[in-house]
Amino acid sequence: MSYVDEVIERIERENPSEPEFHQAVREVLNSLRPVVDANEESYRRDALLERLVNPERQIKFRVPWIDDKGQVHVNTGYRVQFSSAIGPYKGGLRLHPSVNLGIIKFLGFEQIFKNSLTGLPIGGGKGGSDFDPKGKSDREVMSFCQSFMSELCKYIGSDTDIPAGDIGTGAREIGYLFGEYKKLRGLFTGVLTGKGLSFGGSLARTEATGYGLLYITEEMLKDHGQDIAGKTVTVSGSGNVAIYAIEKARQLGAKVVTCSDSTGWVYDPDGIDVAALKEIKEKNRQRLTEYKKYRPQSEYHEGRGVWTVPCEIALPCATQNELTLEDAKTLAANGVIAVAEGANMPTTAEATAYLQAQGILFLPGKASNAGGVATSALEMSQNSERLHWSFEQVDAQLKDIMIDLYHHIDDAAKRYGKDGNYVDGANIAGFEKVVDAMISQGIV
Ligand code: NDP
Ligand code: 2IT
Repeated sequence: MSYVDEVIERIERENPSEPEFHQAVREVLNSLRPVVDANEESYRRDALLERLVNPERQIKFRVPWIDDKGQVHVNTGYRVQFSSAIGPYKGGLRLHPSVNLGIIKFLGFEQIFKNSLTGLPIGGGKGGSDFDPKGKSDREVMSFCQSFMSELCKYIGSDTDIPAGDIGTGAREIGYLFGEYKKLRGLFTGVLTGKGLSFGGSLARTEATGYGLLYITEEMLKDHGQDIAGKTVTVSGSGNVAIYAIEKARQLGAKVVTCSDSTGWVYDPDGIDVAALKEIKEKNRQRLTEYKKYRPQSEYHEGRGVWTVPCEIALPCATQNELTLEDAKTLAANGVIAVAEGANMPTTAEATAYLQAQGILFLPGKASNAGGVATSALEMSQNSERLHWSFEQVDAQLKDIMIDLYHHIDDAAKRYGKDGNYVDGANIAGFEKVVDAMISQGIV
């Protein structure tokens, strides 16, 4: 059995009931086969892959909090500190009822390679809780966040581990988490990113993941002789990533005709109204059923269905495994030319393989959504030098990072004879820096 197959088999055996983690490990290690084959003896001797796929530390804790009626609830909190090979652990906190250790591990594992691809000195980590912020009052969310931080604060710090937002964790939650950290530790430091602009947040961090997704998609299309202007785009999700992906796609001259949430989806033939979406989701925290009140000509459908709408570019921006093989076949039949992941691992392994086999351009999330964490790292830089950069300065750096990232993964794919396979390109390019740091630092 090859070294890669042995490690995959062992990870699946030793970590049962973690299918998303297995999926992420399989994808990365399969891409790394040519690199591992060329170094099999030394990697095997140094258990390099075992060290890569086992988190440095996994923290699991109880989070008791009190609702508005005085009832106490108990949720589970997690922080997986996966790899500090190239910098302090960095990655978001997901608050969603589906959260479990396997999901946090898949996200933390992906984050190692994503963070490496940004070119910035950040290691990989992820955390979160099965707490559901939906339908909770601000006071209840605050109660949860304070309790969560009272434990998490023991393990994080501006030079050790710097959490940020993810599903269910936005500006409100980061504010409460920051306030509690500051109170407990007596430190006003850049321990979290995605902070409010009045207390150390970076301009353009809110927009960064969605904008970055469009910058890299534009660069890939340009490299393949295509232009984004005039294209029809479908987007799933209606949260932070989706909203700013739609905004930037419109600015670049594309027409975005869909968005969705966990209950349904919208088709707006004239193009999604971003201002309406922001008001519904960011301000009022409502369901997408409200959208029709702003745009009577639009359609609202219950359930899933975004990928049935004909488009040239598809941008999944909601959650993992939301674009299935069946969806991929429909998209291909409808003439899609590019799929770029705004979410983390939104395309199933079978769907990814199908799209690539059809010659459809495919950008994996660890490359195409890296603009969020890259801008988090720019926020850390600003916090360290106690300065504040302009929107234009941060946005220009984000754009440069995404353009460089595209060429870096394109080059890695070409070096290994995988021209145009950006999954392999991203995994190999992300790994190269991490493995170099791991070897240099010895067996730790
Ligand atoms: P938000 O919480 O702001 O939005 C998430 C969106 O996805 C909502 O519309 C939500 O609908 C929908 N959604 C979430 N879970 C499900 C589900 N199980 N089924 C159907 N729809 C679902 O999160 P973000 O926009 O920040 O994150 C979206 C994706 O992007 C995630 O995969 C995240 O890991 C990834 N990402 C985020 C970054 C960031 O900077 N925020 C950076 C890089 C990646 P509803 O409101 O109904 O739940
Ligand atoms: O998945 C991700 O890259 C994020 N949720 C952002 C992490 C960060 O530290 O900004």
